[in-house]
Amino acid sequence: MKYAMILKKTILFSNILVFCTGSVQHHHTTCTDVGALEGIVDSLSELNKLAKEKIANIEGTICSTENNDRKLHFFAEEDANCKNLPQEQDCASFYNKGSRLSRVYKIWPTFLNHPISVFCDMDTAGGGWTVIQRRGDFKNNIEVFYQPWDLYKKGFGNLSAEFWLGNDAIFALTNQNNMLLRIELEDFDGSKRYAEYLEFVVRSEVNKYNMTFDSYRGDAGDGMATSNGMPFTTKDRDNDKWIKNCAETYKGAWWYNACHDANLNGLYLRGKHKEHAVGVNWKFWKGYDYSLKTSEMKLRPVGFVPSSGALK
Ligand SMILES: [Ca+2]
Repeated sequence: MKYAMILKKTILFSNILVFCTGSVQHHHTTCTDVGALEGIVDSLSELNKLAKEKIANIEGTICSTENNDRKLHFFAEEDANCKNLPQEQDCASFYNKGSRLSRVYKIWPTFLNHPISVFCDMDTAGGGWTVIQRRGDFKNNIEVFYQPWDLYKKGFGNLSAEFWLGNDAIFALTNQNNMLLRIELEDFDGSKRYAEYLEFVVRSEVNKYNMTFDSYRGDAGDGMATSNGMPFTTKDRDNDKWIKNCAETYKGAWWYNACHDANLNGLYLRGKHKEHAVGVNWKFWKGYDYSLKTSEMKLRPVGFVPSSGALK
């Protein structure tokens, strides 16, 4: 069964590798020579991960055998590393199998060699969302998101409160399916806005988590336009177009250009603030001197169709 999953993933890779050779064009890649080469490098690095995944699968099989032995011997405890491995690759998969509760689930994205825990939003705009970022009034240090590259790579925080899921996980989620990014914002008066981005893709670490999207819709204004096509920048990794480091100056981590129209990983400054553009800002709604109360970023396959069923 696990091997069938690997076979499925290998076929997916074959499809990626032919993306520019004929009339088939991989939907995440522009058919330029540079794009094609980068895509192949990405694919090769991920093939390496697939090999690791196969090992993880074999380990999983060993684990389940061990668990069966334990059950036979009436052991009550289950090894945390040997729990049933998830088949679902995102929250939409859980939704499609009937899960309707918004909570933490364990998923296994196609391009990761291990399962991860994620918060699934099964309520907003049809549900099926895998949440990749949340800011809110959780009484944390105002600098809790002013973190270095490695932490943004792995992710940090508490899935039931404030967190960044991690750039490796975001890369995996946005490359296994054609994804829609939804950003939800709220100010301290309870007003809400949203922005949605079609075909949102984040490349691998080799490509500095370069981000692209196809189009914007929503009522918050297009705060991501200047980030389209930009790599990720943190206080210790300057990949932006400014002479200084945008992350360092604006106290966040983002797909900065020179520098930003949105700073959702900025300082948690609770509304109006004096220092220019260092808060949880969204320029086209509340401007550069207002730090929002909440921000959520979530992903769902573009082709997802919400069901009207009321399963739990
Ligand atoms: Ca710079």
